[in-house]
Amino acid sequence: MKFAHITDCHIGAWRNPKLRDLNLKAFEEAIMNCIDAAVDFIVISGDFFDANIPQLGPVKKAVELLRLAKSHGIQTYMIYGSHDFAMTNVSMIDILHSTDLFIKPTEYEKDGDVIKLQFFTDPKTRAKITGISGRKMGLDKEIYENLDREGLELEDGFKILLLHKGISELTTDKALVKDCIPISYLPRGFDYYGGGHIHKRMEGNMGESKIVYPGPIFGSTFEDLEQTAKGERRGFYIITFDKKLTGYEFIEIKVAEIISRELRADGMSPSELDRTLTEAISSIDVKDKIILIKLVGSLHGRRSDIDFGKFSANLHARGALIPILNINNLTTIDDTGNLEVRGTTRVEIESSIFKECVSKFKTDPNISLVTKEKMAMLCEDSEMALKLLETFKMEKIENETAGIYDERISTLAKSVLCLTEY
Ligand SMILES: [Mn+2]
Repeated sequence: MKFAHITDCHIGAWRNPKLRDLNLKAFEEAIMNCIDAAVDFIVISGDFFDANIPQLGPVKKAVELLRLAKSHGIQTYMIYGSHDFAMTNVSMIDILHSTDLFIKPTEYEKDGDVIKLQFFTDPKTRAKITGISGRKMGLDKEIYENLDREGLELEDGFKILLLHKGISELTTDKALVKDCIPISYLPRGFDYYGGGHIHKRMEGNMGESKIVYPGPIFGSTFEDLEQTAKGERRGFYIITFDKKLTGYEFIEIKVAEIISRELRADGMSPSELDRTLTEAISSIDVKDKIILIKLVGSLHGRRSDIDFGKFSANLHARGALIPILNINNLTTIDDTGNLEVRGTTRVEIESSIFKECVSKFKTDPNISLVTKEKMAMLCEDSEMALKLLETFKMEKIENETAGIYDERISTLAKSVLCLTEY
C-alpha cells in the first residue's frame, strides 16, 4: 500500500500570472504522478491555498485535480495551514470541505483540558490518520501540551499524524526555528509524521518512525525560488507501508529552471549600479528560465535615478521566462534632501514637510495629460494629497491576497482622486 505526502501548495500564490500558472502546474504534476503511481490516498499538511479567499481561477483548477484523483479512487486528507484559513472568516477551504472534496482528519474531543485526537480510518488501507491544523503559536502550544498521549500511543494499526509546524531539532536555520516546536511535543508511537509549514525539505527519525517535511511543491515567495535556484529540490513524497512503514521516496517536481544573482550596491552611485547590473545580467544564459536578481546594500543616490524596467525588458527580450528584479533590500543614502522644517507640533511639521515635498515634485514629461492634471491637483490641494497618502498607508487585512489588497487600495485612491469608474 502507498500514499503520497504533499504540502504547502499555496494555490493562488503569485500576482505574476506566469508564476501562478507554474505553481498550479507543479500541483498538476504532483496529482498526475499520484494517479500514475496508483497511490491509495494523498495527505496534505496545510497551506493548500495561499490565502483564505484565494483567486478563483486557480481554485477551479485545483478542485478539478482533486476530483480527478478522487475519480481514480484516491481520497485526499487535508489539515489546514496558517495561510489557507482565517479564524474569524469563512475560508474557501471550508467551503470545499463542505462539498466532501477531501477529508479533514482534525476532529478532537475535549475531556477537561485533555485533548483526544480522533483517528480517521482510511477505508481502503485501514491506515489511521489524524492531524493538528496550523494555528497561531500560542494555541498550537496549548494543543500539543494537552494531548492525550497515552491514548494516541495505545491505538493500534498504521498511524499517521499530520502537522503544520516545524520541529526545532530538524533544522539549524535560525530563521526557521522560531516557527518550530521541540520534538518532545510530538506524541510518540506514530508510524509517520507528515509535516508542513516549513518551506524546506527535511527528514528525521523518531525511533522507528519517520518525520518528513516535503517542503512546498513550487514555493510562494521570492525567497523560496531563491532557495530552489541554490539547489533546494521541490516535490513530494510517496510512502509505502504494510503493517509498518516499508519505504519512502522523494519525487522531484521541476516546472522551470531558476537562476538567482545577488548584487551589492554599497556606496555605488545610480550610474555605477546601472553599469554593474547591465554587466552582471549580460553574462547569464537566461533562455526559458526564471531569473531572480536581488539588489542589496545602500545606494549612494536615488533609486528613482535608475530605470529598473529596462533590465526586465532586456531579460525578456533575450528569452527569459520570468525576470524578477527584487529591490526591496536596496536602501539609499540621499544627501540632497535638505528640507526646511516649520511648525511646532508633529502634525504641523509632517504636513509642512509633506506640502513642501509635493510642491517640489517633478512629474515625468511623458505621463498622460490626465495624470498631469491630477498631479497638478495634488500639488495645489494638499488635503487631497494627504488623504491619498493615508490611503496608501492602509495595511493589508488578515490573509488578504496582494491582488485583492491592491484592488481595494486602488479603488479607494481613485475615489480620493475623483477618478471613480462606473
Ligand atoms: Mn506554507
